[in-house]
Amino acid sequence: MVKRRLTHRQMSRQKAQQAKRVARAKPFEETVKSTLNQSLGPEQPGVLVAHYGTTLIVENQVGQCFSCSVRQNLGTLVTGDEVIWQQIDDKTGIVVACFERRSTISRPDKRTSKPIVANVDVIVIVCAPVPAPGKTTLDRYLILAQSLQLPALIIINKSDLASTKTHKDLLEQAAVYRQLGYPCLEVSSKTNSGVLALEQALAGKTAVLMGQSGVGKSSLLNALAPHALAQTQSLSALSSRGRQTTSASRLYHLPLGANLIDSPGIHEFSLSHFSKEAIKQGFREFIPYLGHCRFRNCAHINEPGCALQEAVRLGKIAPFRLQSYHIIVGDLDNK
Ligand SMILES: Nc1nc2c(ncn2[C@@H]2O[C@H](COP(=O)(O)OP(=O)(O)O)[C@@H](O)[C@H]2O)c(=O)[nH]1
Ligand SMILES: [Mg+2]
Ligand SMILES: [Zn+2]
Repeated sequence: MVKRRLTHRQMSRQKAQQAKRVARAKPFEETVKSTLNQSLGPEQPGVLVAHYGTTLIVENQVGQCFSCSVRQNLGTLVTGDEVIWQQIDDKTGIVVACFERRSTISRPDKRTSKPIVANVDVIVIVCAPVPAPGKTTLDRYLILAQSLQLPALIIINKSDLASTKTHKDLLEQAAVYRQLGYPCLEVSSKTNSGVLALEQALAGKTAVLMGQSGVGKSSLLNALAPHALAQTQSLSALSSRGRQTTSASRLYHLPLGANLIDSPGIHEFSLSHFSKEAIKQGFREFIPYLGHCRFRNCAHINEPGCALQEAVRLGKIAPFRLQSYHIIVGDLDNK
């Protein structure tokens, strides 16, 4: 097992954030109690399943959806948030409190680091032989998952295109990723092959879909939750302004108690604000070798006594992973 590590800075930032959140939440609870409007229904738990501008869609415990506004001072609420809300009428309500998040995914881009999805347990990375992934595509998603301390599940979609060379390459890489502890599943949203296994792998979890455009994320969602589209249409009817539904993050229910979040904002992103150190941590098999090179400033290219190059020679690190690391770090240097 590879241990997950937080850098010292990440840990202190997390602590500071938590302290702020608790400080904010406490006075808020008191305000809510003292200003409780008697015309509202009782406080009840719910889940934020979509977000259209200022309108939130909250689902109650029996699957009914309400278009909700939010009490002041709650901060940004996002799809996946578990909330306390009160009903106003048969279509609307008001969110009065938000439970602490298990995880938060922000748009992984420094300038717009607003949270966009909450309470995700696993990141589902979808790739396919068509469009063929770039040399570093999968590793970039894995670096992101590692930085969020979230497990990743790799899906190789379009397995019906199994005769292609790219599909064979993907399967070879999958063998490496499996050894690294990342589960990989082959599926086809066209023939439904492997979809049941995916359903089982997600049982009871909340997952977020990630992957390049065209790999079949929407098709996969439809294979897993055939009612998803109808759900989206009924939600967009609830949203008073009739906003475009396609731009919103949505949480869909799957069989076996799983939730799947599709969030258009997070598929394509840049690692430009990541440090080299954070990127190295994202290559989990590098970790035992870090700090063991002869030169402290070793770039792991062709220096004598390089522990990473040696690990590649010994078959402990796949050559394509070290290559991928160099490409990603090279992109940083060129910024
Ligand atoms: N052959 C094949 N094509 C697929 C499969 N899944 C999706 N596609 C096709 O790939 C294209 C992109 O799919 P889409 O779900 O829109 O991808 P997204 O951009 O990731 O949401 C569409 O033309 C789909 O019909 C699959 O399993 N096999
Ligand atoms: Mg799509
Ligand atoms: Zn080295």
